[in-house]
Amino acid sequence: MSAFAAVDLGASSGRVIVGTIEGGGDAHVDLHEVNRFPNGPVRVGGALHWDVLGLYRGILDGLRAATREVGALDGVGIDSWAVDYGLLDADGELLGNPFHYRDARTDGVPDKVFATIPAPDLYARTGLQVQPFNTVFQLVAAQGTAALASARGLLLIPDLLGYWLTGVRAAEVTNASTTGLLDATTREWALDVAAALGISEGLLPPLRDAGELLGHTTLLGEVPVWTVGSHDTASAVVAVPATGTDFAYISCGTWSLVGLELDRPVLTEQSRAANFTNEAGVDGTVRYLRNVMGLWVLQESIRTWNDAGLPADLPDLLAAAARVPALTTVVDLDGPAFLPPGDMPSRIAAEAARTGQTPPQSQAETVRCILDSLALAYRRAVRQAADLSGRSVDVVHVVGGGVRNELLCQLTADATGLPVVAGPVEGAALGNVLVQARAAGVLSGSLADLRAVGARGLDLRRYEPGATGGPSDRQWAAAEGRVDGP
Ligand code: ADP
Ligand code: LRH
Repeated sequence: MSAFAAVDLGASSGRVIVGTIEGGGDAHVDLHEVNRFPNGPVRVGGALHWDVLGLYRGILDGLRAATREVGALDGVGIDSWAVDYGLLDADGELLGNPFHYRDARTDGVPDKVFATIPAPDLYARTGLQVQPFNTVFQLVAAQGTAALASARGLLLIPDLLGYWLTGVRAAEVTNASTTGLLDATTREWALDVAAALGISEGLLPPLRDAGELLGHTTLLGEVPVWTVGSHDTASAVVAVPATGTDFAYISCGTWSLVGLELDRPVLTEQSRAANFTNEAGVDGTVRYLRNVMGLWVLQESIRTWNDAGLPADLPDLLAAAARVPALTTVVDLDGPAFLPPGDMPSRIAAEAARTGQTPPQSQAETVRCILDSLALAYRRAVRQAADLSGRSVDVVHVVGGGVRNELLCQLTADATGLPVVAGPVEGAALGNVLVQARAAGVLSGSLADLRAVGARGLDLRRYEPGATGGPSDRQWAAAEGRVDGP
């Protein structure tokens, strides 16, 4: 039996999960969580940061716990949220706390960049959606700071943690594709783009594919550290238990990443206008998807209520939301107002009022509005992804923490008019383990082969559209017209 530790850092929690694999013809993976630690923004001096050393401690505790439980590990792989980075000085020391992508310093920066490189040109080259937090915008926002001036290297978060474990500096390509500095077609650094924006080429480390040996850590004996799909969404997509090719996926956690797996990028003007992104997937695939603001809005609502001393327990709120009539109020949660941390119930009420709808009054109505609005956004994104890429879709796979939200899964089936297959909850960790196991020679084959192994151990649930008498297709279509207001 082989054992691999997946370090998966989500925006709401980090976890170390051990995947044990019995090789052979009916190989399957057993996942076992050995450490989970909270994660979230830390406000320091008016800016939002990550507590990267706290995360590293959580990783080390997890790896020690893993070793106690299974003995020597056959590998470690690290994935995390995208875009954020640490800067290193000439001695390889970290320069300051990495910024959190929800920090406001990038407000207005995309337009500044587009004055140098027009948005259509940048999209044609990098295929990346415009989000204010893309690494390229963060770096332009940081110009003139002492940290950037003295930086001699940049490492994205999983690469930084991998460097601390092994001493080896590299940029794994799936996450590098979220920087806005990678050519979407060649998968090489777009050095001319960096140069045009005054970003030093010397900051960018050598690129590595997922599934290579990065180095070894000697903290727990000599353990190999493998590159995996170090962007959590890339690892989650590896774990989608699809049996055919016509599937859409929703990686449903703090964010909802909604899209398709393609073999080449879609760089058309229509695709840019719809803000679809072409992120690099494992094995040369393209993750063609849209960012939907996701369960973040629910997380922040619960935090707001708790801070105000109101009881707000997730399972109770979801049960209450299931009793609220469907599609009473729907809002566009992708607007910039919902990006920073804060009082989401008030922001939702303001958006409802702006679009001429009744603002949700109770907690249950607010939660229902969030879930209906997410399902509506999924409907739009799945249909647009299929239209823009010319692909057909016959099933939607949901992976990530949102799998536990049965109401949201049923609403997703209703809104998209497609069956939803929900699971696994720990998609990124499973994809991380599968890619390590193949790199180590325990598994072999294509992504489809890895998916078949991953699916074998899973408890999946299927939701059929209309199974619980939810709104009709006509009602979802009408609701779409309400989010933009009269
Ligand atoms: P991330 O990786 O971005 O930190 P996760 O994939 O862990 O996110 O998903 C976290 C989300 O999962 C939470 O915001 C919550 O909405 C949802 N979730 C977790 N547990 C449950 C549960 N028991 N019931 C419903 N939803 C849940
Ligand atoms: C999800 C995710 C997403 C990015 C965002 C910053 O965790 O990696 O794919 O867009 O975080």
